[in-house]
Amino acid sequence: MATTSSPAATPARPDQRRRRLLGGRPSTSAGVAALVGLVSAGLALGVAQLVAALVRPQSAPVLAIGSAFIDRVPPWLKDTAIRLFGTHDKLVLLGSMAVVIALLAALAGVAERWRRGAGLVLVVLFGVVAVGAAVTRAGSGPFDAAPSVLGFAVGGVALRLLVDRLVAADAAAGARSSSSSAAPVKGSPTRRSVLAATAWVAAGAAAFAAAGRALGSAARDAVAARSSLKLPAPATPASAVPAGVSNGVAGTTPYLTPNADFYRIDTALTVPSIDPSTWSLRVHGMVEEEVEISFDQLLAMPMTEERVTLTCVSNEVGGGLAGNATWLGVPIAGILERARPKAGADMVLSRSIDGFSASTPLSALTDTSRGSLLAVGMNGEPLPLEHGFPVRMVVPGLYGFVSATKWVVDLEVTRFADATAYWTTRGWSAEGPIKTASRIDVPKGFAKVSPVDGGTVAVGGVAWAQTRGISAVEVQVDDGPWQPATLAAEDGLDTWRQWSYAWDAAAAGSGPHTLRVRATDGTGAVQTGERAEPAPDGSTGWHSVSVTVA
Ligand SMILES: Nc1nc2c(c(=O)[nH]1)N[C@H]1C(S)=C(S)[C@@H](COP(=O)(O)O)O[C@H]1N2
Ligand SMILES: [Mo]
Repeated sequence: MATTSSPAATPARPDQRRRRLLGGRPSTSAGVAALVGLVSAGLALGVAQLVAALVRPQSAPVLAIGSAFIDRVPPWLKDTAIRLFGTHDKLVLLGSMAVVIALLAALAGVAERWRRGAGLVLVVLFGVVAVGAAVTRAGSGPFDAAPSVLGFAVGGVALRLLVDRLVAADAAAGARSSSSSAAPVKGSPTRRSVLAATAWVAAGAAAFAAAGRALGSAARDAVAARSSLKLPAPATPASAVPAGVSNGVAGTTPYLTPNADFYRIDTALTVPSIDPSTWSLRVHGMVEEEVEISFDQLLAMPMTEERVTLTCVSNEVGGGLAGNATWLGVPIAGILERARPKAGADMVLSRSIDGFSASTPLSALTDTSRGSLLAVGMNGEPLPLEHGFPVRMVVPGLYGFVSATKWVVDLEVTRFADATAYWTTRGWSAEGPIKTASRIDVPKGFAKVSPVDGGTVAVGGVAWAQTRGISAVEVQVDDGPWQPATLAAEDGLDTWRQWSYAWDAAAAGSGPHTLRVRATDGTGAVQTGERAEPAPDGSTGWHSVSVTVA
């Protein structure tokens, strides 16, 4: 439209001029404003990252908001996220946050161009949310507000200066196109100069972010300390893994889960980085004597090695949130013995450095036959950072959310009546003994199977009932009778057990069939077929897969 008016046209009336300013080159000017918003947000986050590296890494705005969100997420949403995204849930959260932040930032740019101050309102609102999130996190103080306050202040100033120049450039361009002279008004900005300034701000944002990253040395210290750590030999080694713990069915989950494949579930958006030289464990509360243990002191204590299968309460029937490892650590019973719990205490509230907590029955930790550990080693290596370096708890028979505290720094001896753990305040139960479970790993659901010589198809999987052991596994085909499966060798009561079943698929006939599994624990109790959701204390029901015989 604007191009139809010749330079020689009469000067535009004010209403036409207005149309040119707002409507003349609407998309590009709004586009530049959106870009200015994005770049200003980048500068805000870059500055905040640098300040956070100096104050506390967890206080960076995006991490603080994400962590606060995780803390406030209702159990059903946590469940759904795990069901949909598995252990990629944090990546999905960060990705979604990036999209939302980018949209808000672009909106702030466009809003500021539309009306001076409108974009700044958005910046201030977002800054307030970030500050609120940062100062309400566990273990945070007033200084945690600094990254967001400084970051958003600098970002807001950049937004205002750049948008002011953009508006001036548009006004100058409008004046030019309505006057007979096409020469730029001297000294007034052009869109090109605004874009150049924006590019400089973007470079500054990147530089701040990079400096923040370089300064964030805690992570590097932890990584370096871990790689130079030499684990002591166990005073009480684990027995050798018995021959025959594998069921021989290709595709079954390996008996020992490699660290890299071990499921990871926690509320930590960034993995806590603990330099072990700064780590200590405090044992306090209802005890005769408070105990404080440094990492070197812990390493000097006699170590026990044992194999334990960890399981997450959020595991769905047939799900993969379970893993089996060899753990090396100090028995918790001995440490509690030094502190001497007082009569009446029935719970230990363990806390991690990032505020997570778990309520474990005191008896599960003092019972020397249970074998609860303050673990430092996992499958022959120091704990991986994401699995709790330098020290975590491992308690056979209890779901992770009530026992397996990673990055543990504090044990408070207390009573279930007096204290509540992280997930219990969010609707999950206070205690969490692991329920008997069994899973079909092979064949996969919806697989096409072809009977081989003899007409059979190999079916295989795992079953677990930590502390009770597995005494039988049975398989049901369609609505037929339950048939005994063959159990692989038993390692211990605290580890899962593999099983196999040679299914006469040829006799079953070609077409669709359903395979179902159930286990019997060491007490003789048969796994219940009644369906229960993971919340509040663990799923139940029989796992089944549908397959088609070719
Ligand atoms: N610090 C901390 N420890 C934690 C959690 C957590 O969120 N934070 N989650 C618990 C839960 S729910 C489980 S199932 C186990 C999982 O341990 P893993 O990630 O090593 O498999 O860790 C437990 N320990
Ligand atoms: Mo869990």
